[in-house]
Amino acid sequence: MGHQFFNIFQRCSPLDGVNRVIERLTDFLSGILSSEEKQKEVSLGIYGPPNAGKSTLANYMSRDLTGEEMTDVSEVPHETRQVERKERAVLEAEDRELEMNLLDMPGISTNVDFQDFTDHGIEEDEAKDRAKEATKGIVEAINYLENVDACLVIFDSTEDPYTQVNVTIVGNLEAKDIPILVLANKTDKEEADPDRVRDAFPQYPVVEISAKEGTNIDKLYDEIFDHLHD
Ligand SMILES: Nc1nc2c(ncn2[C@@H]2O[C@H](COP(=O)(O)OP(=O)(O)OP(=O)(O)O)[C@@H](O)[C@H]2O)c(=O)[nH]1
Ligand SMILES: [Mg+2]
Repeated sequence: MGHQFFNIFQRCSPLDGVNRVIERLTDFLSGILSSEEKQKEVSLGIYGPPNAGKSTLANYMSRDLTGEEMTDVSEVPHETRQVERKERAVLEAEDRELEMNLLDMPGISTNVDFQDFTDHGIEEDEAKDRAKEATKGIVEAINYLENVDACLVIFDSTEDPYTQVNVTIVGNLEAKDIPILVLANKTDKEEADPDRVRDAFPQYPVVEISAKEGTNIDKLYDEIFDHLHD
């Protein structure tokens, strides 16, 4: 033992030893930091009014990034009545990587009427249950604002974007300092007018997409890197 000690000291000065310890410590700490960085997940909430295409987009991104769908899509409003999540959706670019936790939210509306469902041929009892669930879902979506790091706010660009609900959604996110990207969806439809969405929310980057056809989703990924992540 004493002999080994002696040999080490023979080869290096005491200062070398200290330097080596510092080097190892630095390696160790940067290892921890980079593994933390790798593990850092961004919880990305997909918000918007009912039927805007949130679940269609969530499925497209989830399929693209994880190989699996994550939620149900329907022309009946309030199809999503509780938060649906898909973890570890990893966005990769040449020199960047972003691990996301995708959160498909129930559509936000000021009121839920059971006739929203009976109009689509759903029996009255079932319609009343759905209306209750949808109301709970809206509350859950709003409470979830405490847990999201960034949001996509998606609008149907065939519809008027200046609604009380839309302005309230964006206003709430703004008040909470949550970074957002606005999406003008359904651009595949002839009557789509994404410029109305741009005019309604000029303070935000707007990406025109068709979640159904996957148009401009690469652009959306770039914008997520640029605006929702540093
Ligand atoms: N043409 C077209 N239809 C779309 C697009 N995105 C969604 N849709 C349709 O719009 C309807 C509603 O889509 P969802 O994805 O369920 O909408 P949502 O925002 O999740 O709706 P809720 O969960 O009810 O709030 C469905 O019939 C979709 O097929 C799109 O880009 N183009
Ligand atoms: Mg949905």
